[in-house]
Amino acid sequence: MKPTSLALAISALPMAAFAEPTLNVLNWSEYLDRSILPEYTEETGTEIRYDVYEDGETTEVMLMAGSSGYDLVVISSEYIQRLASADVVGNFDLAALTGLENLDEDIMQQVALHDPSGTRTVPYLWGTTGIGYDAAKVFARMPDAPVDSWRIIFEPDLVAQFADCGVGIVDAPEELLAIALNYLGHDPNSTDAAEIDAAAALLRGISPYVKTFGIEQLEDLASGDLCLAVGWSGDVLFAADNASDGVDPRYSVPSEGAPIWFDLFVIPADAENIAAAHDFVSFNLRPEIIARNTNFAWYANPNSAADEFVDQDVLDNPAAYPPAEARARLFSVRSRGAAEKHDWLSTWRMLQLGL
Ligand code: N2P
Repeated sequence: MKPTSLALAISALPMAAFAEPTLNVLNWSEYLDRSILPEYTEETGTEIRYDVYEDGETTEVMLMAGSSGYDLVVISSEYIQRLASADVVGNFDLAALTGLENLDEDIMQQVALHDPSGTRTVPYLWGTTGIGYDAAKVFARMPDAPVDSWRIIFEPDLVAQFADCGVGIVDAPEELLAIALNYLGHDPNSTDAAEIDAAAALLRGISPYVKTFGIEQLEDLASGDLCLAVGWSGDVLFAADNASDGVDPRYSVPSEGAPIWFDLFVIPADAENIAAAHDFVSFNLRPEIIARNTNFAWYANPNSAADEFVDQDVLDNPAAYPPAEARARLFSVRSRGAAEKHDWLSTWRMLQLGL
């Protein structure tokens, strides 16, 4: 065949015969530097459909149903054990991944609490859940506001003083239960019915002063529509970085202790492009790539080799990379059993509706 007719023959074939299959990825919103996506495609030829979500509950329900349409999903540690028990997430072939040796041992030990198999998940980024506040408004109302204590959220007399400038609580039901239990002096993972009732009563007691048990806080803290929030570390820092004039969002890890969580890659049971899912995880295990995601999202990564690529203002920020003294106060929130989670979720939905 002459060269010209070969070229003709090739161009007559449908494109799909040459293109790699698409990789379908789902991640939390504002959680990845999107400029890495075209770089990945250029390097591998694999196109990525990249979707984001803002509500972990919906993602859990979708994964549980078993036909997600995704090859790779990032989900938080408190969901993992339920998903693994239901077998709706698969196992990674660890031998097919490169860069696992970069992962921090201490973080991996904590991840093992959620994924004892060590094969259902690969960690992506991590953070804490604490208090976000607009220093300008909060200290104007209360110069000695205890912004480093959960009292500012859970003591009705205190939180009431911020109701007019907007109090928001992140839509993270299992984390809020753990925070309330811990505040009451109980094990944050307690399954004792009376203790859980007391935690519900604590949240119900402050709900008249809470504008939202919702997910809009990232924008609302930045715009000044909220002045006090229970929120995720990086989201508050992201809000601080994008704040309107006169709005001064800050973050604290309360002295009574706070959740530490890990967001984890999982392969849904219905994944089709499993090879590319592994390959994209390896791409994100590269120190310079995961550092770009950290720099974008303001969340720490578990990759010890990445520190030299993380921006100094992120690495030195105690809200993103808490110092040892703050880390000692952090606790893990474990998955609750399906029935228990179901019960707590109905309490939570009532709170969200103001009932
Ligand atoms: C993304 C925040 C995700 C953190 N904006 C949930 N653990």
